[in-house]
Amino acid sequence: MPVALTRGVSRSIGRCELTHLARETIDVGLAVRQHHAYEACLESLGCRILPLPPEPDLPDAVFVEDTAVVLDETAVITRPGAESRRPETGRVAEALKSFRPLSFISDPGTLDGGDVLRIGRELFIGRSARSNPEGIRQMRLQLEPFGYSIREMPVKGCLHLKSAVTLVSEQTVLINADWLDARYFNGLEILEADPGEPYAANALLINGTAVYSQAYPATRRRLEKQGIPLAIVDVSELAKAEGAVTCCSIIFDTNGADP
Ligand code: CIR
Repeated sequence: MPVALTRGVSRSIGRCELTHLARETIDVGLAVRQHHAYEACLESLGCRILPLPPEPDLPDAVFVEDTAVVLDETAVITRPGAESRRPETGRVAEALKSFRPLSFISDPGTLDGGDVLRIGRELFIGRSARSNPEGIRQMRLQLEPFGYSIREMPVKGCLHLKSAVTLVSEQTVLINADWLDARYFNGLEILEADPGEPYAANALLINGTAVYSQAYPATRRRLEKQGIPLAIVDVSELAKAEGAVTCCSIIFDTNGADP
């Protein structure tokens, strides 16, 4: 059974890091309710939720995806590109060490999990404002021995690789081709987000269903036309913090371990 590691919304989320969006007031109560509904959605798709308590003084801690990349063989604890986010990794490492041997990205490397998209044994890693060439070099060193091939690509105009591309079925990627060259994904089916919805390329695929934000109706129609099963969630408050559906969980198989 897959586990979804999550962490509650911090009451200080209003002081989150922002790169591309102007700061707007976040309704923390609503953000908490939306986050609970997101967890319930993941549960309905077959995940067991492993919730970490909120970190009141770490505004972005709800976005656990950036703190670790969990593969069958190891969990890589990242070194987030934003300095304010580096203290987020400790509790996540603590939680993951019962499931996987840990590896670490170390100084001067930086890497955010939001920049890593796994498709089978291929890891597509975005070189972004958060993930630097040294961080990606360390990923290569640690993961190529397990048989992963690493494909590095520049990310422009958005925060993370997974703001620009995610998987919506085993063989289909949803992409904003203004932010990322679709040719990196030759060989897969490519579905473009509606040009009027630049943030619409983020979906979270679980057991054949894509968890998807209700904020992008035009792209949603494209997904439905392709016959992609969807589970729609409202993450409006988390989106004000530049968060999307992949960011709020780390999903992995327990491989039989059940601590
Ligand atoms: C940040 O700037 O780090 C947060 N406010 C948003 C992080 C979103 N994470 C993700 O897309 N993986």
